[in-house]
Amino acid sequence: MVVAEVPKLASAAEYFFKMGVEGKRFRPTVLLLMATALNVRVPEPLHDGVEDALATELRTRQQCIAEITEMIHVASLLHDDVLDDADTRRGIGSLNFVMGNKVLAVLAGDFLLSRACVALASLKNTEVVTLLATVVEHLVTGETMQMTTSSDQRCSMDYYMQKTYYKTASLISNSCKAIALLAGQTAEVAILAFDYGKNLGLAYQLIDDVLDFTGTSASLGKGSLSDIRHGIITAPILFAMEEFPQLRTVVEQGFEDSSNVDIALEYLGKSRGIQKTRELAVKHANLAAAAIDSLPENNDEDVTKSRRALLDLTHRVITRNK
Ligand code: GRG
Repeated sequence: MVVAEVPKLASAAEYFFKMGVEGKRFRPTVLLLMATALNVRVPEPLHDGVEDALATELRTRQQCIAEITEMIHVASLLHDDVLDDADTRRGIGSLNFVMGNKVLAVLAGDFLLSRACVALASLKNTEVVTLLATVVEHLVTGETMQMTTSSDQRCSMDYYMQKTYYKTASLISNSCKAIALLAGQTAEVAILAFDYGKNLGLAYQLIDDVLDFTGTSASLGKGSLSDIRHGIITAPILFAMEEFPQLRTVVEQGFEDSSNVDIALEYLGKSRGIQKTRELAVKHANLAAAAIDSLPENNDEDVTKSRRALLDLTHRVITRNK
């Protein structure tokens, strides 16, 4: 799906799908587990060849959603690295860096997005098309919200959570819903799938924001500090600001001067900012788990295993240290 006609575009579009640099593949993993978790198996006597063929076709269509989701994700990473002028991604050079050409990196992202659109159209389900088109709108909205904040918005937890939903949680929540819709599930189940993805995505990003300060260690300042150095204010600083309102003056001055980064870290260290962010992540992880627990009962072995794996992921997102 990502192979292009023109060699330069082909190598650019394939760049992050090569062995070793394909990332965690967190989103497709969640989506394929969700597909099995929502399986409705027909009882044995009715279970003939026709049912098997239908199940296989459904699985192929759901797998297509997982592929489309990862392509949209990688396209957004390519564009993000251009906007941030990033040199590295997934432990190697970013595409804009290795190509020495930002326009080509943007075009590679556009190419992935257009191939994702073609795949989406092939599913012939307009509701699913609407969900994923909305995701792209959300990614662009979230990115724009991040780069065009007023001082009040930068210091607002509501603004931060909205932006986090758009930039990180919308993709996984709407894709989870698409998996449920393709399975012909009820509106109630589709909402539970959406709620799982939304809360897992929010928990994931809150922990990402903690790790940006702590890195793999538990101590402050050991992370890459990339957000704060780029002037991006995340939950730990927002919580610290509630305890130390004087931190707002530092935030308003900006972080071009690295001594302001040090001052902010000092306040953060004295505050419960990291702890409160972790607690908020736990709250969302628990909401994600509650959505799985509310699914209609099903004793099928594969369904049970997949639901357990989805529950396990809610623990992993909050305990991960990288
Ligand atoms: C072209 C669709 C499109 C959008 C353009 C630039 C932009 C608008 C949106 C940026 C969205 C963005 C980069 C959000 C951050 C999402 C995020 C949490 C990325 C990191 O995901 P991981 O940790 O990465 O799953 P890996 O490398 O494992 O895939």
